[in-house]
Amino acid sequence: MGSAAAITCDIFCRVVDNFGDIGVTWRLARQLSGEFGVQVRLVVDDLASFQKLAPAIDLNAVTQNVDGITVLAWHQNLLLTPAQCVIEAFQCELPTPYVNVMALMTPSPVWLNLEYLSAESWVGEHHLLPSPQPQTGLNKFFFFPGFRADTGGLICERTLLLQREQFQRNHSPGRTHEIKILLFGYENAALSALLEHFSHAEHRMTCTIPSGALAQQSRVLAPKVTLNTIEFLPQPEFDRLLWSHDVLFVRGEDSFVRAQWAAKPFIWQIYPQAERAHWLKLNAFLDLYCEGLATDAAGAVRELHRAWNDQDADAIGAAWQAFYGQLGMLQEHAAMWAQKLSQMPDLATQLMTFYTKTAKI
Ligand code: TRH
Repeated sequence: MGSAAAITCDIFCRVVDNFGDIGVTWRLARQLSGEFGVQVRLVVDDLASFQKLAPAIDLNAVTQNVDGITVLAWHQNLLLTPAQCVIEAFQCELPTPYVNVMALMTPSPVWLNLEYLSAESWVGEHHLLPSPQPQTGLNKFFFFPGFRADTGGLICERTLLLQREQFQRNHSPGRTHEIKILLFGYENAALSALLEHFSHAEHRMTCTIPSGALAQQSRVLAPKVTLNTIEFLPQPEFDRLLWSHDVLFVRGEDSFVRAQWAAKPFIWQIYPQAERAHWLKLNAFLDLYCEGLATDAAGAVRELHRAWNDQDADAIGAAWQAFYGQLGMLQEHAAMWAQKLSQMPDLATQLMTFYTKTAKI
């Protein structure tokens, strides 16, 4: 794609906490730039969190170029001429002066609100609906990622699955009696019971725990289990970490999606919301994911998710045992699930298609 005709796109991201907000927007920025030739500016309010995923980030730079993307620190006096495509991540609220300029432009930029991922069925009904903005007369469109055909899909780079297959061919485990588990999660009161249970397993258990609250918690525990606490990796290396483990404990949004592309059995620790609202979201996903799974295997997936998310130390051992007993079937299912998801157009492709259609109107 020639740079003369390159579409321009601004992505705005406020880091609420942890790494999901910046994780998703950085991934999308890199894909739009690398695969679609879009000229991307990423405006972020927390460069320190960003730097964990992208070590090249300079904490003191107001403007910098990283991997072909212009990264701007989001400060009060930010003055920008809006791009043709404007992505507001997770309702982060664009600066008023910026929106005022958008309203004066002809044609108006295409303004999308990138929503959080959910498997709930109402998502399809809201995906791409316009939300008229009374102050400016502009339309803001809801863009909902999702797992169903009527949603915006999932972020998946063009060569991701090919890279995974190659990696897995070159790193085939051979005959081994070791189970490798990746534990990426929030603090969890069931962790010590889970590790204690691992220490009685018939196979050698190796757990990799990325630095953070869960790693802190694990220091005290775990006799007989090999525990490796590792430093946070740059985001492009995260997939290989997933691919080199047998069972993946993941969390939030982005690592949850990457575990699915890794085609490995996984346990999702969902980001907790007030009044247990997240359980609806978790169950909606499990309903979809467990379709076609044998009753025992589906029961094991559901119970381990329940026990881990409920931090139920009394139930976690038995829940793990039941899950572990179904590992072969769950591995096959994970591969089928990834294959099924890959039939859907990916999020960036859908976003660009919508942009092109809407920009012409
Ligand atoms: O960090 P998360 O829990 O993020 C979020 C935020 O809390 C957000 O506010 C919330 O709304 C959202 O979850 C649902 O989990 P997530 O989404 O998996 O993001 C982690 C990112 O960090 C992901 O892009 C992968 C990346 N990562 C690395 O790049 N290197 C690493 O070593 C690890 C462990 C993760």
